[in-house]
Amino acid sequence: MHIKKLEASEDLNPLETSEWLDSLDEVIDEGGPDRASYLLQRLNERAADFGVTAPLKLTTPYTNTIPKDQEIPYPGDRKIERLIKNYVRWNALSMVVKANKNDDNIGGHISTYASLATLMEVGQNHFFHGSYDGQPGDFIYYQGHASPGMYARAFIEGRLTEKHLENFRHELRDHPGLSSYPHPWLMPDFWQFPTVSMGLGPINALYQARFMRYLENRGIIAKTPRKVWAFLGDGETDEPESLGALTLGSREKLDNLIFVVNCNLQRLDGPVRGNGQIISELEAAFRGAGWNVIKVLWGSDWDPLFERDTTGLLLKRMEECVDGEYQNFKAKGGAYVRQHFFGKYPELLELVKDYSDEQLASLRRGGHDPIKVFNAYHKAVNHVGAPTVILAKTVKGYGLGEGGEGRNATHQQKKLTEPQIQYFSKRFEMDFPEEKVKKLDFVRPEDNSPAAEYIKKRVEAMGGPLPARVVRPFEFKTPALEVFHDSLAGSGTRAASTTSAFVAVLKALLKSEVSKLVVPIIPDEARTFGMDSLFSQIGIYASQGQLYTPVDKDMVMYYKEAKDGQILEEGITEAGSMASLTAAGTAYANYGVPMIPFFVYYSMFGFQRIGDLIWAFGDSRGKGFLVGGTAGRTTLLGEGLQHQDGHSPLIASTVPTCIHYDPAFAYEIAVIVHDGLRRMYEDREDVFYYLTVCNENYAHPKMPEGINEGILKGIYKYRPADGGKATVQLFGSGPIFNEALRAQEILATKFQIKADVWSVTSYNELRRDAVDTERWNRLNPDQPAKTPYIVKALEGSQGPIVAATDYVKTLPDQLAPWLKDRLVTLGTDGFGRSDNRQYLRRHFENDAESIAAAALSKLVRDGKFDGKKAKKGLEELGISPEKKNPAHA
Ligand SMILES: Cc1ncc(C[n+]2csc(CCOP(=O)(O)OP(=O)(O)O)c2C)c(N)n1
Ligand SMILES: [Mg+2]
Repeated sequence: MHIKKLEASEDLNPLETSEWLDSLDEVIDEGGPDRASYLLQRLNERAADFGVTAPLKLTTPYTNTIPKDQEIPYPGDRKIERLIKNYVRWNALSMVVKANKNDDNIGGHISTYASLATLMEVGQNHFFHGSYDGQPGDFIYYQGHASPGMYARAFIEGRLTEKHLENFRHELRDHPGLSSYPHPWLMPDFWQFPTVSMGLGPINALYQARFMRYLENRGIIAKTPRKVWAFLGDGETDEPESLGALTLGSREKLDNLIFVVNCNLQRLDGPVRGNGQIISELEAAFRGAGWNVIKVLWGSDWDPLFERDTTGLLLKRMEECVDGEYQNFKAKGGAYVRQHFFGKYPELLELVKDYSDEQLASLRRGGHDPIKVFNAYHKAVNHVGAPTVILAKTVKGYGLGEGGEGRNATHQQKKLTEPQIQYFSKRFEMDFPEEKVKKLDFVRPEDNSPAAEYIKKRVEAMGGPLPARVVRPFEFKTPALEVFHDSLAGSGTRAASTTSAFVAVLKALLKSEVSKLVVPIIPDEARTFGMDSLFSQIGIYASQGQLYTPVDKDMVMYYKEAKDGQILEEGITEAGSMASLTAAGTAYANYGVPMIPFFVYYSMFGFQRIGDLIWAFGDSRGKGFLVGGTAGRTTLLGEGLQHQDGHSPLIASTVPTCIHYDPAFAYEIAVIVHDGLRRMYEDREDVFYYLTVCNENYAHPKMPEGINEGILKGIYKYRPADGGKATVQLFGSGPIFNEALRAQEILATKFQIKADVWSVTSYNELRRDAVDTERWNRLNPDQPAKTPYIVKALEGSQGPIVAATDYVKTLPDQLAPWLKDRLVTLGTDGFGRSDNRQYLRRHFENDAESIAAAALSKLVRDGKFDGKKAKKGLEELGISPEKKNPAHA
């Protein structure tokens, strides 16, 4: 069937045009579409030889990509599938309405799943594999706020009970219910991927598909036909994460990836592109990015109209309507469609003169037609060489009738009136008594009924149900701590940074028995962190291998790309790198291989820039290491305000499964990484690590005896006061630890004050321990109180505590409740500056002199030192009371 297009008014020679078009028709008829495509390409080249530029057009006519005559028949039992789908629709709706009856404003969404049901059901019945021959199956990123539909389907499959559905959004009752949205953290046997923060599903799906290839190309998993499907809303595509990484898909030829955009033309507030066409906009974006685009716009009942339209007017009318109008056509009924859509041209009115208003109203959009959807999916899974996007035109609030369908407020509709419920139940042919409808009873096919048997068979044929999160068994043995012997032995007099100390730990791991599992991920910053030697050692992953001789081939550390390369060099994308980390850090569950990702990046561009992806990683039960390189607001010199990170540990503290350490020495890093591997992979704790490492060079001592526990808990005494009991305690971390050591000397030599120096490796962990202990004490008033680790560690220590950090003061201040008025914090509140470390630390008041001065002042306030002497001391140390507060500077 040829879609007719009208002659353009600017056509100077319509006869000639029609001859050319006829020739093309002939070529297609005789040689097929591929031959036609080849000829068009040759014509383009020939035109270019003569300086003729063919206009670049990234959109195709506003109609289905797959013509009717290329469709294959639907393989399922349409009638039974419709029945099942209607039941799912009903349960999804009643779940939300009921929840809001019981709990006013508990929330939930009806209209999104209403638009998605066919797209989901065709997938569940025919495309989404729970497994392939015992191997993990397809990965589906479900549209987050359509979750009631997924729950309703699982109920029909017998995987969830009525009680679960009743407890939608009731997670904390006697019988736990269902989480609002997909959260592996909350429903670890059900949801695989958190998707409801718009944009994160698509970018995570993209990198998941690439990571799948990575694992295959490295020979870590077997190749299977499995696909990654991402379902997203058309409004969701406004998020930069949704479309920002599309070219990765085509560059990497990810034909294992399918996006399905549920184009119901609406978002939360109103139309996505009222004045335009979101589908055409997306078509151009995806096509421009090299994707295979399949538009599913019109249902089968439009096909006869297209066939009978001899003028091309129907397509013209479709192309000229903007989405705001399309919304009206669904919201306002058949008479409106006749008048405002067909009525624009008398020929079109004529075309539908035998159609009733009801028939016009029910002309379906492609995304609601199983045949069209099936064909699109079928074509997508068989497409080779590029990812596919399916742009499915749907109706938001489909079936909700007047007041729901296509209305602007439909997104948030969660309470329905009785007539609305009645309408819905009739619309979807619910075959149960009115009483049940009134009570919003959940329904499923009777046991052993044809529908029940059908579902069973389909699920079986698909290798099991989805969504489902199955943590496959894996083996893991933590390498011995000895693997890191160089780090434990110290650097002697050689100066090194904690960044390079971390790289040494990573290299040691790459020589250990778990070497193959390590996945270094770097967003174009390897040289900054001294990791470039890894390029030639383990290779950079490149799906096509290395097609050129690298410019530095004659050097030892050359830029080696390889098909089985181990490093993921992501280019300048922290979001993409985080998505890779997410794929790698959940591979233990998704693929049954305990990959150990290390994502090393500029710490400033981590938690604050991609914090939501990190949050979702926690939700995903992700494991692995985030390594914030060149951290510390005064340690990273020269770079200034946008680069100097003084707060990422604080943000890290807000992620429940994130364990942060701020190590000062190489041996601390070794102990922390070693313990992290044990906890995450051997003991199966669903946590991940964040290390801040810095670029200041200094000597790293040999690991002292007996501090292992302290390093991991968060604090240990490193250098007690020389001879006699200390009257001041100094806390330091990271490179600022050296300032604390220097302050210890200043206090001793200039003021004869003895101080102990402690390395605080993690304020966050110390606080968590203290808060946990305190809670236990609160809940067990009849038991002897337990003591937080920080209090135990400091037992017997005396005097003020000066805690100096390269991060904001709030970080150490977290411990104040347990330190009884002893704590003075020196941190780096305020915007950074570009200068050297000496000036930066003086500016932010966390250098040795400021630490010593703070100790003197606090001793005065405690009545242990003379005020005048202290004032003179401050002067000697070069500390002026007139100095501007860096927090506001
Ligand atoms: C990052 C983010 N911002 C805002 C929201 C709130 N929100 C939830 S759904 C929604 C509208 C979604 O529209 P669309 O993607 O078109 O999905 P539809 O419901 O129309 O299928 C919004 C704004 C969110 N979940 N995540
Ligand atoms: Mg939408």
